[in-house]
Amino acid sequence: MKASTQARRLSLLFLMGLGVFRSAGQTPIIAAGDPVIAFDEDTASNSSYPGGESPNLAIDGSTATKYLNFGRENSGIIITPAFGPSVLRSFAITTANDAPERDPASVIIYGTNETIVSIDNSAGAGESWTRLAELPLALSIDRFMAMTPVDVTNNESFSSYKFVFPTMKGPGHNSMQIAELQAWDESNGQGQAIFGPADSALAIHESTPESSFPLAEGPDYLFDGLTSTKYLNFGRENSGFIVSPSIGPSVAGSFILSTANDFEGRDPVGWKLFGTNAEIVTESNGTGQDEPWTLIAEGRLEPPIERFAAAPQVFFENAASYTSYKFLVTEVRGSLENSTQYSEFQLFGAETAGRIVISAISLDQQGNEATITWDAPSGGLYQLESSVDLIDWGNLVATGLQVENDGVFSFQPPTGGKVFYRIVADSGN
Ligand SMILES: [Ca+2]
Ligand SMILES: [Ca+2]
Ligand SMILES: [Ca+2]
Repeated sequence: MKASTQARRLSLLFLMGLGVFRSAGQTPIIAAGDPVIAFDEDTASNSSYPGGESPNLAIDGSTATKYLNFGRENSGIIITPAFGPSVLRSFAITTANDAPERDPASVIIYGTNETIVSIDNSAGAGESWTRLAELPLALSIDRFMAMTPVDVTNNESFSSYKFVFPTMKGPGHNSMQIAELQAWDESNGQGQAIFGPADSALAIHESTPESSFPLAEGPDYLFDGLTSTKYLNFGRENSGFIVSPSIGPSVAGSFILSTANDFEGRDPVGWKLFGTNAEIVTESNGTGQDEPWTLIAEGRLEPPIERFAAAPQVFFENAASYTSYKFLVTEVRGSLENSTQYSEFQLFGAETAGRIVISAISLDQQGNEATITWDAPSGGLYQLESSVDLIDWGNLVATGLQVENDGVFSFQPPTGGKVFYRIVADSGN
């Protein structure tokens, strides 16, 4: 008796069921054109300039020389005038020789009387600074052209000034550049000129979110239905996107991500999905943390090495409704890549009615009849397939199975080794 019980348990182990999901009939949540924002949670300071384009060349009095910083947005300059403290009341910038898209489009001006301890190519945050002005700039498309001096409302004296350029004209700029920067102690470019070739000048780049994407590789390309277009973020890990589906509140239960055209090392392999019902206030290429977010699910992804291809659909448990979602890439496949990229992304509604789940497999006392119980949408037709290796599913055990609520089917199990079973929607359905 004991031996026969043992044998039955062994046979049961050989019967393994797999739940299989319908790939069709699920409701997509995201539509082309839905508002989407690129972000990266990481911040970094990335000041650097070519050897012949250093910050002192912005105050050398020559429009033929320029200061260029590859830090782009939020790059700038700290100037300590050689003659001592001054009251800055107006300033002007002269455009450099080429690439108008690199011209600053806005400026924030600060002053301090502290000794400058920030070093060259730092974040320029080693001192406490007084904010004097934040202004848009409208530099000429013409090159080597000085702008009309702009007034700054200020009556305080400072020994050093910091100019930060939050935005460039763009698009597609790889740097920020100016030929000259001058300031005066009276309004309208009058009075004593404050900056000169003998001043100390430092290149800076304020700590900025790492998020950045090429012109034609923004996050909106994830929803255009084309695997030939992609979203690429140079922020790599911890970059992602925030989407606010136009269909309104939804309950997400799965997603499909597709690989892009090249470099499988850039494929996301770790992910987190968050939801919120708050208004989205994160700016483009911000840190994506300006709203209250609830973690819905996280996990590993197995994108195919094949290009332009969909990764297996990822299902997760979620019953909560959200108006916006945040998808975060926690890990990238390769360690040497400069970015992460994917070509398409879709969220699907959590429709449990669309799932087929094997809930039980049992064997009778004699071991000659097996019974499978499964849960699936009623009214459909299903077929039972078996495989010995999980690869070849060519063996049809039964077709045309009907389900009302819980589907139950009994059959003669094969003898011998391990066999896997799965139930799929009948293709003739
Ligand atoms: Ca110059
Ligand atoms: Ca696309
Ligand atoms: Ca990052």
